[in-house]
Amino acid sequence: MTTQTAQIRQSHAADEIRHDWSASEVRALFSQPFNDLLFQAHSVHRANFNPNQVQLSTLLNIKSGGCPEDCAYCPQSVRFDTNVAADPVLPLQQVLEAAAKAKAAGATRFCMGAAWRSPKDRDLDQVIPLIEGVRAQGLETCVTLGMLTDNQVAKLRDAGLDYYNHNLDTSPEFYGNIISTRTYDDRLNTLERVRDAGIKVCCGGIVGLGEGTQDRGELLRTLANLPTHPESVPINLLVRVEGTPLADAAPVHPIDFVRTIAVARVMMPASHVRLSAGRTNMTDELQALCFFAGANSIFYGEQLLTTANPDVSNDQQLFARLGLSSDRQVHTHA
Ligand code: SAM
Ligand code: DTB
Ligand code: SF4
Repeated sequence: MTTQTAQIRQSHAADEIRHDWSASEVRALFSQPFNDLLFQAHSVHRANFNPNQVQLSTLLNIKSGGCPEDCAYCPQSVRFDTNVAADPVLPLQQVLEAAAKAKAAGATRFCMGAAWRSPKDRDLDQVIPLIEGVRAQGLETCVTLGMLTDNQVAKLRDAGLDYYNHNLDTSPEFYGNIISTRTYDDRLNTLERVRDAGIKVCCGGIVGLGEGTQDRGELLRTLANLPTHPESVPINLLVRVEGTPLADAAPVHPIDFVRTIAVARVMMPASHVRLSAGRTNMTDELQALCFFAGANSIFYGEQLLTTANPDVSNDQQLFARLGLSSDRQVHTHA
């Protein structure tokens, strides 16, 4: 054990929830020897969760394409030539069928995404019956619709929405390199509204935008220093989509990706850390390291929003190989 690691470990118990992380503490977490970081992250993970259990969320793009925002990673921005058509909101029946299929395959949460900057009130009125219908099937519900007003947040809460996804994506310092059509504070304001309304928060980011380790640390520090940690923290590996400005972004070294998962686990001990977009480009071994480092949720099902996700049968084989079970399965591995 290095002296630095000993200091980090002595400074707080494995289940202590902190909101006062300093930039230098986060830098120290990232710069530890890999084995020290993984040992620390896995210890925190075990102190807070069953380490062999993974939560399964299935995504559905309920309103694809045509988004006015300029997020440099996103195939759904109207500004980039990506072969994603701008479609209206999906009909209720189609959404309910997709939710039933997700539930039958073992998902516990159904996440519906819409390519909006911020929904109009009439847009939201189309989404409410989808939330109510999915909820009636016995699934947790999550939606991601862009920026919201107080009134809209109240409507979602009254519909029984469980989670709202709204990512910060990267550090406050790097944000302007990726998005110019809204500010970091816009994002934080919506997150605060959602939290204050009593809806659970799903908020994370993307690794691979060209950011440095410092930016990954500052994203995680922003999340962990929120008044309440997000219950769900999706860590996406950039899916490089042809036609977007980040189509040729430099690939992330897999070890650096695992470090990000591990630091997220240490800083937000009781949150679900989700291994999110980008799994089709990950080996089984990399995913196994991520689960060891504290990831305990995935997107499950063949499709993310506009891009592919691993086949359900592949994920089931991987889970069997690793002795992992989902929240819904009876747990058989100690
Ligand atoms: N328009 C809403 C918004 O931006 O909040 C909801 C949908 S948006 C597609 C949801 C999230 O997907 C983004 O915040 C981003 O983190 C993630 N995302 C989008 N494109 C991605 C990509 N190519 N690779 C990885 N993550 C991506
Ligand atoms: C999140 O953090 N990742 C999901 C979900 N929340 C909405 C979206 C990933 C999108 C990947 C690119 C695509 O399929 O369009
Ligand atoms: Fe629009 Fe969301 Fe894509 Fe940004 S990430 S372009 S807001 S759909």
